[in-house]
Amino acid sequence: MRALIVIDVQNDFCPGGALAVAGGDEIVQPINALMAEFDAVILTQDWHPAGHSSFASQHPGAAPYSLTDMPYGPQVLWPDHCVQGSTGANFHMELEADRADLIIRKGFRPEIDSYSAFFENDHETPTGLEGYLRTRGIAELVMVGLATDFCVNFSAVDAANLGFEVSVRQNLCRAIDMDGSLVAAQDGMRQAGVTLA
Ligand code: VGL
Ligand code: ZN
Repeated sequence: MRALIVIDVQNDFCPGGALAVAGGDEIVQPINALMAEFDAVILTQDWHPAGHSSFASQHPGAAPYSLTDMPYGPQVLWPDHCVQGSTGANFHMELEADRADLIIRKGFRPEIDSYSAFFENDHETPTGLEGYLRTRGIAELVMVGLATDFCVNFSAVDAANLGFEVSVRQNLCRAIDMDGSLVAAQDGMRQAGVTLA
């Protein structure tokens, strides 16, 4: 069984959004077109409470896109984004979200960020997605979405480490690409055994 995992195709990651990824909206229609080829379609949704600890606004004097140390490790501080219930947190209007079997939300704990669809940024708190996939007999994952170098990357590496067969369709992803983060992510994904298609 094979699942399409669509990572964070939300308004805030598209042009005009709070954490816009260049070309983020270009991937929506081709992702819709791909959905029919899979046994399961799963969407992830970045879903932060207002005042989330990953927001630069919660760290006096810190600039957006700067790094800080959290108890669980280094953390990029982001502009406020994907606040629960906001328009920015909604899926892109043209994404066929009704076709999803499962929508998995992440980043809802105020004190910890979650890039990956499998584990929060402490790399140990599970989201439950692994259990869902295994109990449905899904072993093969194709990942697309936003952003290549953050949430797609962390999700793909975790999935590969958990033993899933993972490929990332890079033409259906777009990157934030700060300070070489895209190349680093590509190297890390390859090393973890992810197929970069
Ligand atoms: C993401 C930064 C913060 C992502 C989510 O979806 O890649 N990036 N939250
Ligand atoms: Zn986020």
